[in-house]
Amino acid sequence: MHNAHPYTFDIPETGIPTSYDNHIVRRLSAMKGQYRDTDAFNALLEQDDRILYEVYEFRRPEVSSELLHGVSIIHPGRVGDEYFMTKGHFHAVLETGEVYYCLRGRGMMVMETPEGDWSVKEFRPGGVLYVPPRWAHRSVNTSPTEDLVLFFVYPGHAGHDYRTIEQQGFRKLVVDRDGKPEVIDNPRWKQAESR
Ligand code: PAN
Ligand code: ZN
Repeated sequence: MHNAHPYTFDIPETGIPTSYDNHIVRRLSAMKGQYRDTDAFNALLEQDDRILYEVYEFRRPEVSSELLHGVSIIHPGRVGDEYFMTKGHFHAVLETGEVYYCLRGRGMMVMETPEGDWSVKEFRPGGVLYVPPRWAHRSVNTSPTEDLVLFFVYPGHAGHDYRTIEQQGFRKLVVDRDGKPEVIDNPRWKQAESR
């Protein structure tokens, strides 16, 4: 953990910051139930429990005066026609937002609110995305070959609610259609029983 002194770091081409406190690795097996093509999911898992994405974090106290920040790297690949993507979550404290800055790659952010609004925005290098309070968010890598590298910042007390998305999924999916990303309705979306 860093002390309260200012610090700097760089994010080189690889996306791996020159310093960090925590490295999280998310594999295919962590995404059970999230991809709609379960045959493709199981076939891929049988071959290899691939790393879909990694997060490099700076550990800060989880209080509202702090800004948690780090880099997520989503690797290229697909499960059936759906791209590699993050689990996605609501913040446990719903009224907290997040800023994303895309350093490298191509992708989409899939978002929705408990009230039923949804939005899908594109990531390209140099692009900034603001995720307002209340919006669940999932990053999707739509490049067939390149990592998607994202820098993020959010309030220290936000916390993560993964369960709601695990239960209901996102309203929208991003799928590959003839080499191009397309946004479609999630046929299996259903309101989670309780939030
Ligand atoms: C990001 C995400 C990161 C990984 O730091 O946590 O991109 O995605 P999942 O947490 O959905 O696995 C963030 O949104 N933090 O709040
Ligand atoms: Zn978040």
